[in-house]
Amino acid sequence: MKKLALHWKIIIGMLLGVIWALLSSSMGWSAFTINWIDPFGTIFINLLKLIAVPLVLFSIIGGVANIGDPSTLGRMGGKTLGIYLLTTVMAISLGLLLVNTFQPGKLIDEQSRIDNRISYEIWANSEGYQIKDGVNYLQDPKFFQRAQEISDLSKSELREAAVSDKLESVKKQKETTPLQPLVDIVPSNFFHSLSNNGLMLQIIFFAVFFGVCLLFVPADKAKPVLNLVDGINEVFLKMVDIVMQAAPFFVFALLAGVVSKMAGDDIGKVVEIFKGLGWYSLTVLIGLLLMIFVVYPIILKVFVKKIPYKGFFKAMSPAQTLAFSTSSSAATLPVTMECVEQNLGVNKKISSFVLPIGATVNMDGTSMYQAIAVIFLAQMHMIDLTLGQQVTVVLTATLASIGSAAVPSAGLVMLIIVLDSVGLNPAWIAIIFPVDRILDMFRTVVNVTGDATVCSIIADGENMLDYEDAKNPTETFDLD
Ligand code: DAS
Repeated sequence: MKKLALHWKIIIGMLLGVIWALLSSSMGWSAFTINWIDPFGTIFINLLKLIAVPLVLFSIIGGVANIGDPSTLGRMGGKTLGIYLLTTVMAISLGLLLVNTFQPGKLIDEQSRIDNRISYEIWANSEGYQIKDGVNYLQDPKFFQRAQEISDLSKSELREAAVSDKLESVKKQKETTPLQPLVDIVPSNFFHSLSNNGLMLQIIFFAVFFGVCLLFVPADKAKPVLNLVDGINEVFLKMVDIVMQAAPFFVFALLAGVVSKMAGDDIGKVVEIFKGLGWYSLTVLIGLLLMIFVVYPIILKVFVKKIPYKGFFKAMSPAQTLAFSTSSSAATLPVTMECVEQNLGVNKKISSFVLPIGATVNMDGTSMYQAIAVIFLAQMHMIDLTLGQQVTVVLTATLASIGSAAVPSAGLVMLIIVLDSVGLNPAWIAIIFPVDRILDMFRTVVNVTGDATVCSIIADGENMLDYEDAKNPTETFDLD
C-alpha cells in the first residue's frame, strides 16, 4: 500500500483531535483531555522550538558564510527584506479593503454599538485621549441618559466627560525613543538572547554578524568553524526528522487540547463565541484564504514560473499543516526549511538565510489580521477611522507584525500597539480573544506560506532554485 504522505497523517491527527475534543466535551471528560492529553501538544511545540532556536543560529551562520562574498550577501539581504515588506503591506491593504467593504463591526446590534461608544468616550476622557472622530455622543441627552444606566460614574463625572471632547491628546509619553525597535535588535548579552527565544531578532543579528566576520577570517581558520557549523546543522535537521515521525500523535493532542479549552464541557459555548464574532472571524478567514489561494499563487506565477502552484502546495503541505496545528512559525521553521530545501529544491544557502528571518519578521497573516481587528473594533464602537488613521494602521501593523514573536497568539498581544496608535482602547483585545487561537492557526499558515513564497523568489533570482516535481513529502522526513 502506498505510504500515506506525512501531511495527510497530520491532517488525520488533527481531525481525530477535534473529534475527541467534541466527544470529551459531550461526555464531560474535558478536564481529562486538558490534564492528560493536551500536555503532549505542549511537549511537541517545546521540542520544535528547542530545535528552532539553535537551528536559526547555525543555519544563518552557515548560510551567510557559505554565500561567500559580502556584496552577494548585501544584495540578497536587501532583496529579502524588501520583498518581505512588500508582501506585508499587500496583506494589510487587502485586509483593510475587506473590513471596510464588509464592515463586520457595524453588523452588531445598534444598542450594543451605542453602549460601546459611550464606554469608549468615558475611557478616552479618563485617559486624556482626544476623541478620534471629534463627535461627542455624551453631549446628546439620550446618550447621556443611557450612560448613567450603563456606567458606574457619577453624574458630574459623566458631565465632565461630555464637555471635554477636545481634550489635548495627552498620550502617555513612551520612555523609549522611536528607534527603540532598532535598539532592541542589538543584544548586549548573547546568552540572554538565546535563553529568551522571543528575542529571535537578536539571535539573527548575532548570527549574521558572526557569519559575515567568518568571511574575513583566513580560510585555514574559518574552514574548521564552518565545517563544525554545517555538521551541527545536520544534527538539528535530523532531530526534526525524528520529532516529525510522531507529528500525527502530537497534533492529535494539540487540537484536542485547543478545542477542549475553548468548549469545556459545553460545546454550545464554541457556537456562542463564534456567533458573537462570526462576521469578524469570517472577514479575517476570507482575507487569509485569499492570501494562500490567490495572492501567493499570483506572485509565484509572475516571479517563479518553474514552480507550479499545485507543486508548491504539495511541497509545503507538511509545513502548512504543522503551522496550522502549532500556531507557531518558530516551531514550524525547521519543517519549513526541510520542505523548501527537499521538495522545492531551494539551495540551502538561500533557505538558511531567508527563512529564519522570515519566520521572525515576515508575518503577512498576522499583519492582515491586525488591520482587520482594529477597524472591526472601531466599527463596533461607532468610530470611523479616517484614511489618515488607516494609513497609521498600515504602518503600525507592519511594525507590530515584525515585532511579533513567532509563537501562538503573539499577533493578538502586539495588536495593543496598533490600537494604541490610533487612540483606541488596548483592552479591547479581550473582545476578540475568544476566537483568537483558531484564527491564529490560519494566520500562521499564511505567515509560513508567505516566507516560503518569498524564499522561492529569492532563490530563483539567485539561480539557486533547482525545482523538480515535488517528491512525496513523506520522503522529506525519512530517517535514513
Ligand atoms: N502565531 C504567530 C506565528 O507563529 C502568528 C500570530 O500570532 O499572529 O506566526
